[in-house]
Amino acid sequence: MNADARLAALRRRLADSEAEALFVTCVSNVVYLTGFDGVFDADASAACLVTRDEARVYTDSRYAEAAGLASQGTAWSVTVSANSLDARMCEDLTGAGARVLAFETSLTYARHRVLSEHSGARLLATEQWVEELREVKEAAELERISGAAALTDRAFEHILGVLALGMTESEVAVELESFMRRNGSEGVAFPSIVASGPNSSRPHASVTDRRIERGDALTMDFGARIGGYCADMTRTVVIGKATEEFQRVYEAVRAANIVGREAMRAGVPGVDIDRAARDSLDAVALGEHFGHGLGHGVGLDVHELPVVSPRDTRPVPVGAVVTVEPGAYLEGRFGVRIEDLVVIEDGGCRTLTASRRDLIEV
Ligand SMILES: [Mn+2]
Repeated sequence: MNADARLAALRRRLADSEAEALFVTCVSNVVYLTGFDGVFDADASAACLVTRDEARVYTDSRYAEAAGLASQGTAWSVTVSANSLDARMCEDLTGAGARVLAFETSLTYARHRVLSEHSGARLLATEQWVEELREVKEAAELERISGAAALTDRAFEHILGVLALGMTESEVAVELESFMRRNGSEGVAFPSIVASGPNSSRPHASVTDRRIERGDALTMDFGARIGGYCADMTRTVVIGKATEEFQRVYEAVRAANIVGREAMRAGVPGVDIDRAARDSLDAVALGEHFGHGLGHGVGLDVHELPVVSPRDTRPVPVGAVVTVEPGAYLEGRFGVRIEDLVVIEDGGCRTLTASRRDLIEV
């Protein structure tokens, strides 16, 4: 992880703006810029002030030792503050006499108010400066994501041998998650979705205590996390025998997954990639049952750039890691989603998810 190069890239962005400093408050962005391998919890546990010649991480005593150690020999330093990190940063900034301070638009209104009252600087909103750097993965990041994807594949293989009539959705989720954690996952990338029978028609169903019945569709959306990096995959299987209607919908979603991965090429706007998969579902009258976007970037966060949806016109770059997750959801009856993780390379994409995509009847 090359924190110096990341900070240098961010400073080029800064140099093109009117601002003299950027206050990075999104914790994943702080982790990225510093290459910090420990854990800063969400919310206001760490923030980073990046100026033209300095990068200073503000954190509290809970993270002081780990951050201090990680900063040795790097281009960033640690300032531990017992009080508000934002107020402490403002004191330093006032001392340095900076006139224009850039901030990230994800900053809360309450924290923005602290900056505007105490920084003495004019505040400049920035959109996704660090997020755009994070979009293109380095080799070391790809290695971690590939490792997380491989472990997620193993968890799917494992669950196929465990699934049984009468298990509850939450028992399936616990089994998936405990397998991943026992085998090297740091927690999980996100809370798993396990949706059985009619619950599977809700793309982001919450896990319930419903027991799996014969003939149910069962959608499992889950991911491991390794070295801070996420994986994300979904498979829908059938408990018992699939109906002809289910088979038809399943094959249509599987075809859309293939079309989507074939369309996933560098330089193509997200909307066009999304449309390719959507058209293939439209052709069999299932387009109206596919409400969400085709995919999203994955990295330190499970949802990051690029976004591949009907609204996103930015082209996807080489080195981005993206999901391809077409689905069809028949309200109150069943749903199907097949989600793979891919990395964009010259001339196309390489699929990181290795799990089978044919219809599995358990
Ligand atoms: Mn996803």
